[in-house]
Amino acid sequence: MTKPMAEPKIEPYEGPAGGWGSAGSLAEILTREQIPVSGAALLLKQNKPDGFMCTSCAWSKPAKPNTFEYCENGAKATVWEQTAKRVGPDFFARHSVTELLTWTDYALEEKGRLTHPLRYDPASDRYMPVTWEDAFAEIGRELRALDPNAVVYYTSGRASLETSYMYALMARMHGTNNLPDSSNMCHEPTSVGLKSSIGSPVGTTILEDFESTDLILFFGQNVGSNAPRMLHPLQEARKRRVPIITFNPLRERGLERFTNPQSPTEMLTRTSTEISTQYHQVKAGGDLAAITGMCKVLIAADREAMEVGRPRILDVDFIAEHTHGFREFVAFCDSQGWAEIEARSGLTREALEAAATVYGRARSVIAVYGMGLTQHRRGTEGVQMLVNLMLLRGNVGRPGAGLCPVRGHSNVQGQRTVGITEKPELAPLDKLKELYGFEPPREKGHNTVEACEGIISRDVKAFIGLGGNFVRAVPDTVRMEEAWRALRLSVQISTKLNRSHLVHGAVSYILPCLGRIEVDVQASGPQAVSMEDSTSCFHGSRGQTKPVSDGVRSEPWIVAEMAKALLPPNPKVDWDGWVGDYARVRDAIEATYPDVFHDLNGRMFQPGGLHKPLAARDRKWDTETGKANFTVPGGLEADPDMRSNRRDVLDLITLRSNDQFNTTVYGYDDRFRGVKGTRMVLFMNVNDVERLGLSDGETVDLSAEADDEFVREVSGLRVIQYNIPEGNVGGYYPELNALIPLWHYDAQAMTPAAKAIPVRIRKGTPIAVAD
Ligand SMILES: Nc1nc2c(c(=O)[nH]1)N[C@H]1C(S)=C(S)[C@@H](COP(=O)(O)OP(=O)(O)OC[C@H]3O[C@@H](n4cnc5c(=O)[nH]c(N)nc54)[C@H](O)[C@@H]3O)O[C@H]1N2
Ligand SMILES: Nc1nc2c(c(=O)[nH]1)N[C@H]1C(S)=C(S)[C@@H](COP(=O)(O)OP(=O)(O)OC[C@H]3O[C@@H](n4cnc5c(=O)[nH]c(N)nc54)[C@H](O)[C@@H]3O)O[C@H]1N2
Ligand SMILES: [Mo]
Repeated sequence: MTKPMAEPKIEPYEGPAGGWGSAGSLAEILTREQIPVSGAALLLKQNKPDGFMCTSCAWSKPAKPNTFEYCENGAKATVWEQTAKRVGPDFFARHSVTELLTWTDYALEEKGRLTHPLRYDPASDRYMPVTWEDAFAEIGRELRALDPNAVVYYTSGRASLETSYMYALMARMHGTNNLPDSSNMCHEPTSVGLKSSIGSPVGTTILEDFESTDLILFFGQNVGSNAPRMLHPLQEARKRRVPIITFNPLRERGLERFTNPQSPTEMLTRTSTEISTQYHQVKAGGDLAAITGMCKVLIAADREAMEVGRPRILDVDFIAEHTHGFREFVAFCDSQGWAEIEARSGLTREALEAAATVYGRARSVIAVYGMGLTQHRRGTEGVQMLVNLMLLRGNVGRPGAGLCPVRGHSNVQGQRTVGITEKPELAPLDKLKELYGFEPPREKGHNTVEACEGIISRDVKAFIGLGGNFVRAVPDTVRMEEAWRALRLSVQISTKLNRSHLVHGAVSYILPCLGRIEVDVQASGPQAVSMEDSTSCFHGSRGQTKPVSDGVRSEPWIVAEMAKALLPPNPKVDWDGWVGDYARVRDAIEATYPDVFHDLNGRMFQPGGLHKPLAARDRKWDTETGKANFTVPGGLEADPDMRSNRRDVLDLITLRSNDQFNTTVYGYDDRFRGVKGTRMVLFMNVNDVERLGLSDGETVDLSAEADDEFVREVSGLRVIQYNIPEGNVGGYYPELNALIPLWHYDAQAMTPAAKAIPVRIRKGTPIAVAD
């Protein structure tokens, strides 16, 4: 089904982020998902201490929430999950898998919530209903027949701490550390880079820091679409005249202006707050060079201050007492020329001086960053370079200052905290052995890219997905889909139908689960779950609505049943008891990590949540040197393998629209970027349009520029002349994932480099329907 959308329209958006546009967009989706207006009352329970935690982004949940502690996109996520529409057995009787493969991501998920466990039937090419008992019996049998290291246990970042703990335990009891998760595609450069630089794999900023900061830096994070509730602390900071300096190739609306849709005064008077005070349109992958330039300016200014006896610009006491590698870092900055810095960053020396000057004057600085920094071949080095800038003025480990990676999925950070990791050194293996009396596997497991490689090489034979849409989210989607079909077993635990269900293994199951917003009743009564937000706070969440169907089960129940079908009985692991009362899983989590989860059951509903201890906040550096490390990158070029002959090769940035959550497409409008009715667009600089002999509105095809034997192409994209640096083009994820070679990833974290993909453009054949 290719549902024709309204005629695509491209026109600049003049309004602020938030505001009336946001209210209108929400009303539309409430109507479309057939949610009665009274159902909107549910939104009042969103991110409240006695309510449910939003299923959208991972932004902090304040201790004193607003009456409406939700945003346009959080509300869309709630509405999308709580839709009145269902895809039950009758739907699958009507549609073959081959037919469904022609549907768009939007069309598949929009059909509603999954209601029954389903097994693929090759004879009819359909998913057929199956009982839970039969499903687990076969899945257990299939898994037991395989080498545990031939099985991948993937997690998308939404599952609760309780489910994640049980799932990781199941995988390790089976005998593998193959526990990749969505953070491998996301903030892994944070986990690797911050850990080696400051000894903490997570950010050091908490919500209160925004109240006392003097400057906020923004590198590659699109707050207006992807973490809109964060606009509230930003607006408060701006009202205190705190400057915000942004580095982003695109002029994102949420980083320019914001009207709080929940403030009647602002809505009625149509006032908005200017967000960024300086906006630097850095080239994709140019942040390393830009930050190096800023560091050069600060180092030079400090030398000058020293010479004339003025107060120093660098925090020399902090550097002497707390850091390592300062001299080498200064030598590196001295060796970098301005011509190279300007060429690589796309920014002038004056612009970088202006940013560095404000930075040099601010007492306490927060550095916010997102995928624009991490999804690069040098993503980890980019994170570490930002740390260097912060260390120069002691901006780590004091109030009002710190690093603030904005995480993606609502519990992606928490999953890592409770053992979802392919890296054995990050899991408490000895403790698990002590508690549960089994020998945990010690060898490294597959991360996301390695899982893909294993699927391509046929070494991986089974894939279990706890949420997510793996084949759509990963790079090289065409190659991956082909390889995927050779899997012996694929099992997806999901709320909604997506492409990862349709591209399936020989034996394939869809196991439908409750969403977080639904009441989850088990033996001891209604259950609560917990998660960790982007500022390392644990929160409880209680379901509020009636389950979508009697056929669905909770995630902990599904994991427990799978574990029981797969593993020999172990008297020390009471799967049934855990499912009967999730508080007992939390006890187990606390027993495994006593320092981190002290009294989780008692404190998870306290307003503001339970803070995880963060050593780097107290200037305790859990690194190899025992200090905070300055790090010298291997070079300033965005892509270490950049070939010399790059004429006509452009760097493609894959983007999220304001109408999607990852591979979940809510609709075809990207209000802030002025795109209506289509996602098949290519944002281009006017000079590139002219140089390549193209014109605005024309249809083009893209192909990846890669030194291997594979052809990677996407056709039918409409050129939009856009304010984007020359040499960069932009388009939407996941439609363009077929263009990312699997090997195009960050060297240290193996995160796919989705923000600078070398591509060539060709004139295309115009098509009738744009999507
Ligand atoms: N509504 C909504 N919310 C979401 C999501 C969603 O899809 N929809 N996804 C969730 C997830 S899983 C994640 S990880 C986060 C993602 O949230 P973000 O981290 O904001 O990720 P993106 O939207 O991919 O891109 C971020 C920004 O980086 C800029 N950028 C691209 N290349 C560069 C570069 O080289 N340098 C710099 N400085 N900037 C660059 C882009 O223009 C864009 O504005 O959001 C989470 N929240
Ligand atoms: N080119 C490019 N590729 C990217 C990115 C990019 O910026 N550019 N971003 C990357 C990033 S940051 C991420 S995080 C990944 C995202 O990768 P994933 O996390 O794998 O994908 P999602 O799209 O978030 O998964 C959506 C599906 O999750 C299921 N789901 C939703 N809610 C629940 C729930 O409560 N429980 C369960 N069990 N299932 C649920 C639904 O069936 C839905 O179809 O994609 C990555 N891929
Ligand atoms: Mo993410």
